[in-house]
Amino acid sequence: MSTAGAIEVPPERSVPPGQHLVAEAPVMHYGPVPRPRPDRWDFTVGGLTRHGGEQRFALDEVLAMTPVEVLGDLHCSARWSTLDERWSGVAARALVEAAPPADGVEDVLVFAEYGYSATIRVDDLMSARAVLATHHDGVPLTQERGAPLRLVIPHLYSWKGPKWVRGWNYTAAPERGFWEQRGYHLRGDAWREERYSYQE
Ligand SMILES: Nc1nc2c(c(=O)[nH]1)N[C@H]1C(S)=C(S)[C@@H](COP(=O)(O)O)O[C@H]1N2
Ligand SMILES: [Mo]
Repeated sequence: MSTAGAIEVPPERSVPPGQHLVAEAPVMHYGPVPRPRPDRWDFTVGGLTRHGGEQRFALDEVLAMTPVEVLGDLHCSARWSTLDERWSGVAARALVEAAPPADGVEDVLVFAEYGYSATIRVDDLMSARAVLATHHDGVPLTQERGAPLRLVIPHLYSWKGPKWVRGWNYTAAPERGFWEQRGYHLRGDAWREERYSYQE
């Protein structure tokens, strides 16, 4: 795996501070690519839910929710960025509305296959541009890019976009996910360069 060479940023577009533009996102994740298991797949929302219990959704139930398409960047904490990737799928906000948090809950820990997780704010999930993507550039996500479902929140660093996402837990306070436990920022807004935990 290699990172494509840095290319010029078009004058009308910019990348966040400390990032450089690459032509194509390298495939990047920790650990192996999970095997597709559509029969066992579900999406679980738990923790401090408004209803007090866990809610589970089958893939077809998730896919029946509000469709969205966004042009969204990837900003890796390893400092490469890509601009205007086309993601389509379901609005993350639709899942929050289907399985809302208890009053006053502001944080979630989003989790994926093999224990990967990321700390996210409910506000960021509610963003009009937060998508649970099934497609990239009009074609179904490949397995290595996160099929069947991948979270993309373009203004956050892309470690906060779990591939193979399986659900989230609402938490009373921010709970550190995979990279947040390893020195990275709880909020992770790329445009504010919230990269490392010492900046919190
Ligand atoms: N499940 C899972 N999702 C993940 C990761 C991971 O290790 N596991 N890595 C993240 C990181 S650090 C980046 S930069 C992007 C890379 O996405 P890409 O492989 O489509 O370029 O996936 C994110 N989603
Ligand atoms: Mo990354």
